[in-house]
Amino acid sequence: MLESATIHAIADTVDWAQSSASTIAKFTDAHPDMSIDDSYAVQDELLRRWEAKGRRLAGLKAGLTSKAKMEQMGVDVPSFGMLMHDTCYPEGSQIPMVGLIHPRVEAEIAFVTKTELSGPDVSVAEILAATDFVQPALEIIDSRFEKFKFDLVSVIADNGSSSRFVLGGRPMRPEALDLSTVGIVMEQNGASVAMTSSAAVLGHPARAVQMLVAWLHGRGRSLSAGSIVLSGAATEATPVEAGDAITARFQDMGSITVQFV
Ligand code: OOG
Ligand code: MG
Repeated sequence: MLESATIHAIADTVDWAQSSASTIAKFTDAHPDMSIDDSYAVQDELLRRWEAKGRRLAGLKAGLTSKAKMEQMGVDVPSFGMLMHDTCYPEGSQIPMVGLIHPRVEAEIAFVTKTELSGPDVSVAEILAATDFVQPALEIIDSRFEKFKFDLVSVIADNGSSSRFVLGGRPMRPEALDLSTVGIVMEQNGASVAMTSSAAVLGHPARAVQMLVAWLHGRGRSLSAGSIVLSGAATEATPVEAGDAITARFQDMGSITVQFV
């Protein structure tokens, strides 16, 4: 493990890069021995600071849970990160480009839990039973690393590129649809840019929640009731610019539109 002073210094850098929309070099350039555990220790330190400033945790994100995303980013292990309440935008809103570096948009299925989930191997059935509703989501990721290039250790320390997220469409009870085959189409200014099925996320997006709960368990934690969980993008992320309108249509679950300004 890195020294705690180094973890704090890396948290300083992430916090500064995120709040000033500045790019930084990968942390592994300066710290070749940095581990995934170190990166999650950076996330813990970030959360401690953000909560001390009155920011609130809304939930957690799983990322790099589909082959398309793993290949796009050149990594082969999922990442977990924090979703802060003040980064949630309403559906239909205009999202300012100010404060963002080189944002990309992902269509994801969100789970909102009603009971706590814990343990090393909760089943998909237990996850669905603990789910209050599932809902279409857009995640706006914005890596703080130059040219959106990173390794797993660095991206986790950057809170999994989290920057904004949007929930919309129709919240649905999970048993009201087959979550393993939800068709998803993403459009940029009316043109289709991504088309996929929810199956692209580990065969069933609840498996991303399952991995998240197992990972939390390994850290002596659980997923608390009322958490929002983003299960990860089923397609490659789409780069956006000011003026772009993005619509994601989810089979039987409605659609979400946002505009970047
Ligand atoms: C890391 C975050 C990936 C997803 O849904 O796969 C992610 C990145 O690609 O910058 O959020
Ligand atoms: Mg994502």
